[in-house]
This record gives sequence, C-alpha cells and structure tokens, in this order.
Amino acid sequence: MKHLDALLHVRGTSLFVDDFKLPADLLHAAVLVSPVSHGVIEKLETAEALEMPGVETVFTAEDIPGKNQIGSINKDELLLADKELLFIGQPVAVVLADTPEKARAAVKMIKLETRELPSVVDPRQAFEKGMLLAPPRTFSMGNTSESWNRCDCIVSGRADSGGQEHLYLETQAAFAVPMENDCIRISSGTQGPTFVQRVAARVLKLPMSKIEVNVGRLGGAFGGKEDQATPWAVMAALGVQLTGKPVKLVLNRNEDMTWTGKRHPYSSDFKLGLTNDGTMIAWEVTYYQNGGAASDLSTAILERTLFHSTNAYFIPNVQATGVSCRTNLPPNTAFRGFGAPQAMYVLESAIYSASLELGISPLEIQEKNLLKKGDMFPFGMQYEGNEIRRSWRKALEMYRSENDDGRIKDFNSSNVMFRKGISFMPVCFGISFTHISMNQANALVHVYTDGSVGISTGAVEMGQGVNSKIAQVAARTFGIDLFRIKVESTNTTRSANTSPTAASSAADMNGNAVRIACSNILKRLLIYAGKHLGANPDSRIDLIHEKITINGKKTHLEWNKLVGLAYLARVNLSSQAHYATPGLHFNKSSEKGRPFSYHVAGTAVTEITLDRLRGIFSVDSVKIVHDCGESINPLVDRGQVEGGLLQGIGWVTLEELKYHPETDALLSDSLATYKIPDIHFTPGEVDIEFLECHSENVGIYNSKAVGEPPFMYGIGTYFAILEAIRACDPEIPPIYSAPFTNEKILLLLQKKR
Ligand code: LUZ
Ligand code: MOS
Repeated sequence: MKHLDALLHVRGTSLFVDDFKLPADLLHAAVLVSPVSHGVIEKLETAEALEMPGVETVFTAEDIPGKNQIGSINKDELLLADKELLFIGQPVAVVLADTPEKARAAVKMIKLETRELPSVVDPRQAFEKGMLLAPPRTFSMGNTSESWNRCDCIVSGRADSGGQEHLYLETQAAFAVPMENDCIRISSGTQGPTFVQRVAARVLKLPMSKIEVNVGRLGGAFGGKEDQATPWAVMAALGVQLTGKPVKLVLNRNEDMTWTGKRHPYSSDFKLGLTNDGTMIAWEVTYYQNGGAASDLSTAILERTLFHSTNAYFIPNVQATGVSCRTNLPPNTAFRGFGAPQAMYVLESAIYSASLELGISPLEIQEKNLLKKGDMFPFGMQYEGNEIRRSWRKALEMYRSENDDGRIKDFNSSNVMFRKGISFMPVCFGISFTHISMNQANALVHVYTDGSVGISTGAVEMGQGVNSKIAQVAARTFGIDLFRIKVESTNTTRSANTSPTAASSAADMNGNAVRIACSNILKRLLIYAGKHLGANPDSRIDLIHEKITINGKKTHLEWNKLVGLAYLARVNLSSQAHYATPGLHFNKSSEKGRPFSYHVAGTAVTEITLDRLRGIFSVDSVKIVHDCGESINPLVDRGQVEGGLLQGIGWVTLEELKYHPETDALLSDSLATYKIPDIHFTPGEVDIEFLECHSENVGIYNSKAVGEPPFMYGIGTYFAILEAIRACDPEIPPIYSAPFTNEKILLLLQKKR
C-alpha cells in the first residue's frame, strides 16, 4: 500500500495552513523579536507602527488577558517578553495588518531600545555560573569507582555534538478564526494540538472548551513542532481575541531558522574502562546539554540521553550524569531521537578511542559488548529481545557477502588520492514517552450508513504516513476495503487530551485505540448479523473481506448492506476508545523502572570514500538491518528508515550552526549557509533489510515504531570518516566533534604531528 497522501502531494492538491482559502477581513501577523541575546527592554514604543498603512493593531505583553506563560514542563517561558530579553528571536510584539508585507514593514517602525547584558552561549560556561534549567540527574548501576583497577585500558576524553535545524519544508504556521460566543478555532501546524489548546486557553483566559485546534497535516516537523508551534498559534488566537477578526501567522524561512530552537548541542566528558580483549567494564559520562534560554522539553530530552547512555551495549558499571544548562540561545527542543543520538555519539567516540588504545578494531569491541536478552540497562529494565545481535550478525553477513576483508585494504594501499573507511553502528532505542502519563491515545470511529468510515485520533500526519497506518488498522480490524476509510483531521473536539505525535509512538498508540474502537462496532454488527441471518446462537460469525461468514461459510450479507440494516435496527455505529500503553513504571528517586514498552534495534554498515587532498567524501553505501516487527506498511517504514538515516548523516557531517562570536547572531540562517543532505549527497547505495521478528504484544498488530531509531544509523558515517583518515595516516589523532565538516576533515588531514 502506498502513502495515502501520495497522489495529493504529487498533484500539489494537499492543503497546508498556508493554502487555506482566506476570509476577506483576514489580518496577517508579523512579529518583532529581540535583536540581542541578553538585555533589558529600556523603551518599547508602538505608536509609529500603528500609523503605518494597513495596520490594525500592535500588541505586547501588556495586552495579554491571561497568563503570559507558554512553558510546558517548567513554567519558565513568556509568550511575549516584558522586561528581560533572553535570546535573539524572542518575541516582543505582534503587528496585525491587512497584508504580510505591511505587517512586516510596520514591525520595523516599532521602537525597541535595549540595554545589553553579558550573554552565555556555551553550556559548560553556563554550568560554571550555575545557570541550570533543572538539578543534574545521575543514572547508575554497579560501581564505577571500584571498577577502574580491574580495567586493562582506560580512555577518557571529551566529545561534542552540534545542534541541528529541523528544516521542515513547511515553516511554523497558524491561522485562527473567531467563532460565536468568544470561541476561537485555530488551524495550527503542530504535533501537539492539545498543548496548543491548553496554552491558548491559559494565555487568553478562556476555558479549554472554547478553543478548538484543528490540524490537517504538517509539511514535516521532526520534533520542531512538538512544543514550538505553540507560540505562533497562541499569538494568532490572541490577535483574534483582540480584534474579532481572523488572523494568520506564517514565519518565513529566515525567521523560522533564526527564532526557533533546534536539536540540543551537547558537550560531554567520558571515561571508559575495558579489559584487553575489549570487554567494557565501566562507563562514566557527564553530558552538558545546551538548553537555550528556557526549559521547553530540555529536561525530558536529557532524561532520554541518560536512558540511552549505553545504547546497544551491556556495561556492568555505569555512572551517567546529565546537566541541562541555560544559555542565551533560542530554547532548544525536540528533534528526532530526542537526546538519544547525542548519547550514542559519545559512547561511539569512547569506543573508537579505546580501539586505538587497545590496537583492536572498533568493530571487535562493539560486537563483544552487544546486549543479550536479559542484560540489565542502567535504569533497571532488562533487554527483552535478541534483535541487536541478530541484526548485527545479519548486517555483517550482508556486508561480507559482497566484500572480503582485503578489498578496502587493497584499495587504500593502491590508491593515491582516495581512502575508504567503514563503520558499524548498532542502535537500540526505547519506545514510549519517558513521561509515563503521556502514553495514552484515543480514537473516535464513525461508520456511516453507506458503509464508509470516518476516523479521528490524536495522531498528526506530518508526512510520516501515520494516517496510512491508521487506515490500514481500521480496514484490517473491520475486515473491509481500505478505500472506505477516511482519516479525518486531528481535532481537539474529536480527540481530547491527546499526547503530541512524538516519541515514534503515534501509530502504536493511536492505532491501538482505533483497533479497540473498530472492534467495539464490529462486535455489535456481528451480533446483529447473526440475528438477522437467523444463525444458531453458538455459531461463529465473522466479517471477512467485506462478507459475513457463519462458521467460516460465506453468506450473501455484505458490509454496506449490513451497515444500512443495522442502522435501521438502531445499532450504534460509532465508538470512542482509549488506549494506555500497559506495563510502564518509573521511579524518579531511584531512577529505576520500566520506562519503555519495548526496544527497537538494528545495525548499519557504512562505507565512505575520502578525498585526502580536498577533505571531501562521499558515502558509498549504507547497509541496514532494521527491526520493524511485523511491518504493517513496509513502503512507509522504508521511507522512514531512509529519511532518518539521511537526516542523521547530515547531523554528523554537513549541518553546522555558526554564530557570530560577539553578537551571538545565527550566521548559518539560510539554505545558502546551512547545508543539509541533498540528492547528490545521498549514499550511492542504501540497502535496507527488515529483520524477521514475530514477537507478541508490542506495537499495533505486532509492528514496531519506526520514526526515530533510524536517525542514529547516521552516526556511523562519522566513524567511517575517522577510519578513512586513519588510513591516510595512522598518526593523525582523531577528533570527536560533530559535525565532521569538510573544513574540519581538511584541517585534520593537514595536521602536523
Ligand atoms: N517527546 C516527549 C518525545 O515529550 N517525550 C519523549 O519521551 C519523547 N521521546 C522521543 C521523541 N519525542
Ligand atoms: Mo519527537 S523528537 O517530537 O518524537
């Protein structure tokens, strides 16, 4: 089955917020933001802006009727700055005018005078100054300090990874419309409609019931719209409340890139102890997370970093500490992997470092320490699968079937200009929101009298194909054709109190809610069918391929006929259902529990070719063995693996955020200066094999979550480059500083010993 939206997208007929038909009295919003990374507002005058042609109004913090507070985990972020300015891009005032151009022109006429204060943009510096978003947390197992003397080899060092711009195709966008009796309907490009609803109600001082949030689809999100779609939607709603007119707010690319938060940069200290044969004994790590100027989701992201500090490996003695540091950058936020990629990168750096020290290949260390069924994670959960080792073996076989050990050696010893490097990257990612209460979803299913079906859930379609999977679940549960199913928009009046579409779990959780709702209706229909056909009360009635069967024997009664008759007999053709992921618990004082319903695992083998003169490289091939469980949509899942891989490779190689050393202004603020993987950069070959895996009771219909885990296969590219550099000259000391840009590679290649 293809992606449900495929035809709409290629024809250009799918609708995004910016495509909606506009009402005649629409106002366009433009935002004045802080020009300084730290300072105070000395003067804020809007009179001149108000005089500009086409301007309806200008509003600031003073005009907020409710609470000027948009924080989610911690209540530490204002919608509009009132005194202190904490980052470049922090919203200060909003202009409403009859065109976006006039609104932006009027923004320039607002007088904002500031007094600058010293800023901090480095997490370690913030830590020294005690600027933290929350107290540090430590996960531990065994006893590291007693283990060092049992190690033959101890490596320590520092690893840094950079931030990452989400670069969703559709920038942040919202469109709010006044309804009767002070109600407001918001169309928002958000992953979390309930969060937009809750914050809008808080800021506008309205009950949540008066705010309706509707989400058709997003043009990509990647975590960047889990929390950070909210302020723009709330500003649009506030504009509606203040003017009584519809308001649209769409950021342009430059605004979006400079104002919104990104993946968290991390700077980490590590210490890894091993025996001579490469067995890992002890692991100590401290992560300094660059949280930006407000909490946003930083503490939850840091928590996931701690959960994945040992990735796919078993290490008996672990002490992992994480610190969320407050800096004067836009608040950093969720991004595919949610802190796990940062953790895995540090451990791979340590393993690479140990491999040089021990004189064995990283591959040997990795393989020796892969998790086995029953091994304990530092947070008290056992690894319950065997997919890590299976995927590793299979990836190794795939690679070996085409390559013998000598090929790369031969190439490297015979070629003047180029060197090849390979790496293995095992990944083990926990599925479930780490905040236990978020692991719930609901669905509302209507069967109409002509047999067509409408489905609402909390899942947001952002291109990832969740609606396709939801439709498949409904068709499969009922036993009817897919064309009958319509997946409706995500709307807070049909799906209330929803978790954001995040944590790779939307198809799992919303799919399960759909399964329950559909079975409720199906049960009623089968009882009715039995009676209608005069079947013996203990006979087995089913609906198979749209036909009612009695004890496996087809009858003449078909789905659409059945539905019509059931309606006349006053059978309820609708159902609402709720699903809560079972078996999850976690104790934050002991930092132990069972935070994940299962793990997703896989292995990637990456081969690259490095041009030793120019410092440029190409990714020749990536071979991936990935566990999707029993995939319900292999085409969609393959797309997720490919997309995640590319985004991960981009993070560790091309994508570099550069800031002005004095003003802290983002310099890489456009696609001319911020490079993401394009079709030319794409690996010559991406070979994806799904691991055969039939375990019960995991995701929906035994499939597994797929959104985030493949991102981390991209990390392998970093270490394949290091291997190629070592093949140029084994004396060049490796660096652990992602992204590994061509510039960094070139400087390293020329490094004098
Ligand atoms: N979002 C969230 C996430 O709020 N909690 C999580 O645990 C999570 N994990 C991955 C991605 N987004
Ligand atoms: Mo997320 S990083 O919004 O799953």
